[in-house]
Amino acid sequence: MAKLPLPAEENLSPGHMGCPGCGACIAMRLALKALGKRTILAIPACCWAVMPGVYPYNSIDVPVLFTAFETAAASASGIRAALDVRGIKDVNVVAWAGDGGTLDIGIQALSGAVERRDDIIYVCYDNEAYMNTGIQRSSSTPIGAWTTTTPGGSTGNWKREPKKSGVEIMVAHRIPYAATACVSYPEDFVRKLQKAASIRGPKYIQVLCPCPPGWKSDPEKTITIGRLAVESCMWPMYEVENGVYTVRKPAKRKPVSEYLMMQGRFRHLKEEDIEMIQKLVDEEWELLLKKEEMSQREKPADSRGP
Ligand SMILES: Cc1ncc(C[n+]2csc(CCOP(=O)(O)OP(=O)(O)O)c2C)c(N)n1
Ligand code: SF4
Repeated sequence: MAKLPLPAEENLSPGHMGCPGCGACIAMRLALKALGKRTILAIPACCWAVMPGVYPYNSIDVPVLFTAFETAAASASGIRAALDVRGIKDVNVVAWAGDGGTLDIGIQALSGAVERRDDIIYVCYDNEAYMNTGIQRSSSTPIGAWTTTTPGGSTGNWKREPKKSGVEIMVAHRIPYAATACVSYPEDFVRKLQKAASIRGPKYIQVLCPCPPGWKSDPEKTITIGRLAVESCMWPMYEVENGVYTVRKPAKRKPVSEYLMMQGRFRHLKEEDIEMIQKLVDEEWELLLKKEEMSQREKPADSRGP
């Protein structure tokens, strides 16, 4: 089998506490390959606060500041400021948080750090719910999903609201670099992280991480499900550099039903519900392509301002 052209360096040891098939574990392994040892992580309350293990048996081989739920970005800003005072420039400062800690409870700190142009990389590993506390809905949970707070079933009480878009919120902040990624595309994720590390100022990457217990999916199918998310455009893969969009187009688009039906969290959906989700995904996809076309046409020299 051909080897992937990925950095050989490993900074995540075996023996972490993640579930079998955890997409968030793959994301961390790839991120630490991409960014290397000169990296400091700020991790708030989330699955990744538990996964490294109990001191002194830590599976992450770079310094980590474990911090309060709402403060990942503010903590990363503080680390960057401390490094600046000491004249240390060659360290990647990374806030690493779940979707709940990013798009709900941590969004104020994130917005502040980006508005201040702090030189940090913010990675939201998106497993689409509050998994660590037992699968509660977040604003990043997709429409149609079962969670313990959107229990669905015969009441039809599944998540009714569409997923909040972290990247679009960051683009509205005129961030120099924002992107989506997915653990099923490791080279793409590594490339985006390395690009983020080469840019000064705030950078935001939201990486889709299938979660077998939360998605009620087969741990062996984590990579397949991630691929289907991208191929069905449920999870569009794109990057935005100084306001200019670049979208990865699937060679052949798959219907969202293929993606949805591989996961127990969507199994209650009726045909008309799936049709509604397909329509929504189609509309969002068209809008994204329009944004790409318009931004490529206009290409501002530098939208970051003075
Ligand atoms: C202020 C505050 N509220 C609630 C909690 C409890 N809590 C710890 S982890 C967590 C869920 C985190 O969800 P997410 O950020 O999506 O990460 P995941 O667990 O999915 O990895 C919650 C609610 C907390 N630690 N602090
Ligand atoms: S609950 Fe989900 S995100 Fe958390 S460790 Fe398990 S698989 Fe990973």
